[in-house]
Amino acid sequence: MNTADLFRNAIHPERRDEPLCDGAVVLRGFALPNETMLLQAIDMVVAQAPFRHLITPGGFRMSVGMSNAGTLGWVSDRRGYRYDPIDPDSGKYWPSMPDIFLRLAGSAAAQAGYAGFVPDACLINRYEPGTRLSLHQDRNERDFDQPIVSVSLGIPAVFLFGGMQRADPQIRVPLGHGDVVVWGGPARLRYHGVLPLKPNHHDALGSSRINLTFRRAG
Ligand code: MD6
Ligand code: FE
Repeated sequence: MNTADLFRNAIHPERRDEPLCDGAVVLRGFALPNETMLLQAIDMVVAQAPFRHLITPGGFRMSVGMSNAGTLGWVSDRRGYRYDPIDPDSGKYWPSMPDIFLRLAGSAAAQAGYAGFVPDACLINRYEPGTRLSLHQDRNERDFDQPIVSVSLGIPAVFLFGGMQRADPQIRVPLGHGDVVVWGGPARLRYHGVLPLKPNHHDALGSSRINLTFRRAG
């Protein structure tokens, strides 16, 4: 452990780095020092681009509510999954990436060993009790050398983390308010998902969980 980590762990004992596999790590509590600014920034974005339930290419309504910030936003409809600079609901550009988002994503990536990460897309997912995200790979991005930074806020969820094949065994990773997962390198294309959320309460976010996933999409 380096000196910076020693100080960080001494000042924030709730913050720990927990490797998941080669290329992926959970940074427990990493987002907690920025909690208030993050929640304010999320409110600003969703005031301009409200959460909506996208339709999968197969015609199903996703149970996760979604919005985006940045020059590209992840969208799904009957034509497929893609990144688009325009919010299809408003016909306008997605809200720009709040500064606190950029700084948090960059510092989490650096902490995980991916220096120089500058995301151009932040997908904002809102989960309510019963909401789930089925097993998938993130493969709509141009450059798989770029990691993904995922920030969990609000009520806890169980993250399913599998292998390179859909049928590979999965581990279950509980994620709570302020936890950040960074994955890239050899872990970048692993299958993953989120189990249906159990009813719960969080003081800042009530009955919901919000997940921010930062990517270099373009
Ligand atoms: C979620 N996250 O935690 C959904 N994808 O709500 C993802 O799908 C995800 O957390 C790629 C990398 C990290 C993630
Ligand atoms: Fe994903």
